[in-house]
Amino acid sequence: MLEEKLTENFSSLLRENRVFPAPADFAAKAHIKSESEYEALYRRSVDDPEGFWGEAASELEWFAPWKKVLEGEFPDAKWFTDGKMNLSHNCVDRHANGALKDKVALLWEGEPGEVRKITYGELHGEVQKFANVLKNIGVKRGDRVAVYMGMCPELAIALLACARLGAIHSVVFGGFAAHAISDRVNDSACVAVITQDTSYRRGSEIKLKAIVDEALQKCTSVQHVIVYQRSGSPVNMVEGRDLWWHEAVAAASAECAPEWMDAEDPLYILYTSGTTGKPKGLVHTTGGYAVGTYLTTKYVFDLRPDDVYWCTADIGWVTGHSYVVYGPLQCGATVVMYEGAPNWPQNDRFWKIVDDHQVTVFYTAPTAIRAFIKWGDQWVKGYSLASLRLLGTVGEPINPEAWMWYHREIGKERCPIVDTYWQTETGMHVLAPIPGAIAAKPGSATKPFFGVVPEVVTKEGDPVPAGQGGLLVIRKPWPAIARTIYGDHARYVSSYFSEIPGSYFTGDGARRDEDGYFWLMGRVDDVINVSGHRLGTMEIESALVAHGKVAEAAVVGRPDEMKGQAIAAFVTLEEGVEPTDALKQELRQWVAKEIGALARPDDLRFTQMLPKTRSGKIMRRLLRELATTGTVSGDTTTLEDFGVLAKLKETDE
Ligand code: 6R9
Repeated sequence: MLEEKLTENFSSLLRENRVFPAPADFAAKAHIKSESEYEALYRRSVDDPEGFWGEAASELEWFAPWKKVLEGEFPDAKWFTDGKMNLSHNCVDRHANGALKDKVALLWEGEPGEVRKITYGELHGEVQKFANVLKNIGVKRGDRVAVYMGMCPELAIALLACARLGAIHSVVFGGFAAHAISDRVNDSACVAVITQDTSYRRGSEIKLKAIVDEALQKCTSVQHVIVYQRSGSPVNMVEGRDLWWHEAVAAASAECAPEWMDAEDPLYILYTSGTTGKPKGLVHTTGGYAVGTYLTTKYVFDLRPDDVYWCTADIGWVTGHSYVVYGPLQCGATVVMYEGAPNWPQNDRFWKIVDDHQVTVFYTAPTAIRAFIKWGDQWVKGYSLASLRLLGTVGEPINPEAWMWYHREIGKERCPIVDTYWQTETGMHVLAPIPGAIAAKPGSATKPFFGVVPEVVTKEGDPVPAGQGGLLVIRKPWPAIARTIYGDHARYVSSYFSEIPGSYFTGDGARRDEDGYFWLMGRVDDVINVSGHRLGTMEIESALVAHGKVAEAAVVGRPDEMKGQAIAAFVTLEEGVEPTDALKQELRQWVAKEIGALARPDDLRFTQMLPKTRSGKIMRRLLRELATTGTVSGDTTTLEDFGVLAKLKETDE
């Protein structure tokens, strides 16, 4: 399986030779100013991880010191043991009690156009009040709280309030369907849900509260639902269970001391797709995650006190957790949040926000960049974008042409671009250029962050020579790695540490070039990446098979110019069911309803049989090839029934 995927990815490997050194004026003002400075600090971080990370941790506030910086090895490494701290204290109080009290912490723009600015001092007040609201309904340290909201300041406040109490938040992306919410709520037995009436997206309203109501019909653990009033649209409030955010906050007291959390206490759960049908609830802890997100934000975005920082990710994904909320707030940055779509009311909305708020650091995804390119340069031309000084990307490999466009049209050939490679599991950037120090190569995530020891290996775990592709592993623990999968530590160990014993296996293929730069080649497992969103093919297959008319389903990713990968589904129907176009649409819609619109298959084909090996495994390679090229060339010697292939090729779209 792994080898098969690697060979496929190889064929699309790009030969890219352009190099863009860090601009001298940028480097002169940067935290880290040269490659040799990076190299020296990197060496130190690897030779003396405890010294390196201990110093980084000392830049934050601890209620009680740690005994040991790092204890143990994969998969049970622990960081800052016995240290006590609170992340909401480090994100908010530390600044509100000091020089940044009146600095804007959150600069929010709603899709309809309203703007709210919340200073660190004000945020301090809001977080304490909302933490008291949670306390008043009985939420306590260690309880799980689900959060299903759109991008508004209250979402960040909700997270920080949970962190303040030591309650474990579990954010469910606002684009997921009711079914996805109930699965996640039940998996970790959440006691409360925080949501809002509706949120705005491309001019229409998403009825978040109504979706929560539907989801909770299948949940018994939830005692309370807190509803933030965003639009004022009518919602159904369940007596005794539901309360309004504004009413509860008005009645709450203004002071709430932060809990002293142990460094290894859980901070949050975030579900992500794996190779089986059930999403994995990755658990991030307090101290190591705090230090890792803090230091990567400081160095990779080279944050300075006067930065206006905008990461366009939704807080429903890990990028929003680490680089909208926890990283930049720990750094005391002004964080821009935007509620809606990039093309509302027009395709220039992002550039208007950059100019209006004088954004200096802009962090987005390759899929967004490809959309901007498609919409045309005219949408960018009217804007100065002169405030920008650093650009970033995340979520999937960026194709060099998209990188060049970003560099030219947005960065005006002046701003370094940081291509940051990391995962829900890693919690923080693991490969990324330090912008004042490392020359960029379009399409490469460049070099490891401090303390991260990546290697490209064969499936036996042996290093491969420079220039050759292999599996990307990380050899040594880093502080922000997720510590477990909620309720299933065995799955955590087998998913990440059994493929290459002793190392963390990323699930990605990569090659390292002669200069030590890493080039990501995509997932080597059954995870696909659609517009930067991770989806398990099994998850979509399970949803399809749950439909009464479907007998069997196989889902694969195929390359797509805009989305990176598109979803192709092959479906066999129950005896006697007619394969009609209407049914095709019904099934696509069914998946959207079961999981969320992002999982709706782009192509869906009916077939009488799926190609299987003699041992009964679906031959996904053949399906991928068929979905991509319309034909099949490779080795089919283990195929059970050659007639299946001929029939598959016959079926039209
Ligand atoms: C942060 C995030 C993780 C997967 C990862 C990889 C892909 C992310 C990338 C990248 C190439 C980059 N990925 N960043 N591939 N270059 N800069 O996206 O987390 O949603 O868990 O996805 O995304 O395949 O394994 P997550």
